[in-house]
Amino acid sequence: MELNGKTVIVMGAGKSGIAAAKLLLQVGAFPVIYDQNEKLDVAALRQQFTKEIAICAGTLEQEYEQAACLLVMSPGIPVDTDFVEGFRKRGIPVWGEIELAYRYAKGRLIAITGTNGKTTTTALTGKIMQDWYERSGREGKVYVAGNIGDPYTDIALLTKEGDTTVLEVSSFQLETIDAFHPEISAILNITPDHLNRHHTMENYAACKFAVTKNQTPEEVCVLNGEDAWLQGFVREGKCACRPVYFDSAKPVVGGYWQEGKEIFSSFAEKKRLMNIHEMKLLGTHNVENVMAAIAMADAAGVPMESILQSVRDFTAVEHRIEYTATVDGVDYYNDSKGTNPDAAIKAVQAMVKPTVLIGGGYDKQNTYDEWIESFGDKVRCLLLLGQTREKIEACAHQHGFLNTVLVESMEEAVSKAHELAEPGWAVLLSPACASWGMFQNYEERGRIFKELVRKL
Ligand code: UMA
Repeated sequence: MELNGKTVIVMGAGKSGIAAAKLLLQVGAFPVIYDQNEKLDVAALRQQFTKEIAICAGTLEQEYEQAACLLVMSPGIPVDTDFVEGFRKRGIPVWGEIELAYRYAKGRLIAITGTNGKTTTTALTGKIMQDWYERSGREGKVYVAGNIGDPYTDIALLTKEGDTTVLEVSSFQLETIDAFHPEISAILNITPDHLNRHHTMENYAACKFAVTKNQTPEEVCVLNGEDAWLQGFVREGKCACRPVYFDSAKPVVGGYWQEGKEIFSSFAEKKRLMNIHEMKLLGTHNVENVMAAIAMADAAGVPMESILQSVRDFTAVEHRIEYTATVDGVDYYNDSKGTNPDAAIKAVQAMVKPTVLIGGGYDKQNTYDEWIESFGDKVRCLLLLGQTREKIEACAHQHGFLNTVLVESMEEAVSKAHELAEPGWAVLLSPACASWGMFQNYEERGRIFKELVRKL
């Protein structure tokens, strides 16, 4: 679609909306930023732009709505609303911010989705690709963008033919794609999350599956062989491209798997790739992330020796079971990115010492039974904060876990954890909930936790 001279409504004035509006200005369109927050600091937003730009806070002016030829959505904004429906009824396309970026981006695209492990896998795949470009003297650049932090629209116009973009994509972003077409994709796993937005698991899974919707039969989608939703996706003939599996429990022909402490692949023949202790990441879920990254890089033509060298060098991403400090003989870990029960279970499983756990936050209407059941003898005390704290406490008590304490703030949580943890124990922030309501985002929550720990 030619956007030069056209009016485009950009919904949301967060990172995505700002980057989308900047791209639109560069291609000669007239973006109108519309944010539903009436208290939006319009003057501060205006300063982000070097050109004059229309901004509507609270309500969108009629004349802009009528003039629009495209609506670009930020990922955090629901699309099943009368406002968005109004555009669709008038035949005006509704694109997500990644769709807009895709239309202008060049080079190879690798897209990674899944409920958990996206960020680690995206960062690792990006590193493998970057290292390979450097080691082989390959011309071009590697970009890492998307849900991981920098919007795709931030870099789309910079990309050139020889470049590779490794993109983390969320279900929110995939809900509004159209032509978006990665050459290689991965769906790491599908477990309950964001059900307040997607309503059912079927809708949520369908958003994830959509990452492959424009891929051709020769192109690869890397899938988790242990995941029931993904098995169903292939079995029911919904995967139009070539599935390549990774599996942490059983051998796969034409894929990658873990057997004991080793990772193997099997294409023409069975090959031992590496011992899992050669990697610096903890936990089975990270072995899965590593296998997914190996599979994608292998499909992209990166030599296996180069891939494995990059895997050996890769260290954990911030806010993912990130070691913070040892205070009075207690190890503190920041897993602020544990924003749903499944991710939080993985963090509990990765702990090797008696643990004081800090959880709770924004209510995404998840259930917490499996998380509480995963505590075993390891979690000694659960400190709860945020909107979900009473709900989680009731669930814990139902499961016979009675050692819960309600706290008002992260400051109180860290100070209470310090008081309760004995030398040789661990303190883990892994909330099983989003941060919204108390913090801007999970990064801010993690940073505040780390600052408080360092002050102890
Ligand atoms: N807003 C409205 N109406 C609404 C909701 C929000 O107008 O109904 C406005 C807000 O007032 C605010 C703006 O929209 O000004 C925020 O937009 P946004 O929520 O889409 O946030 P961005 O800053 O654009 O960040 C988004 C992703 N956020 C979400 O999906 C919620 C970031 O993922 C992502 O890094 C960034 O784009 C760049 O691609 C964060 C996230 O929490 C990390 N993702 C979820 C997750 O990982 O679980 C999906």
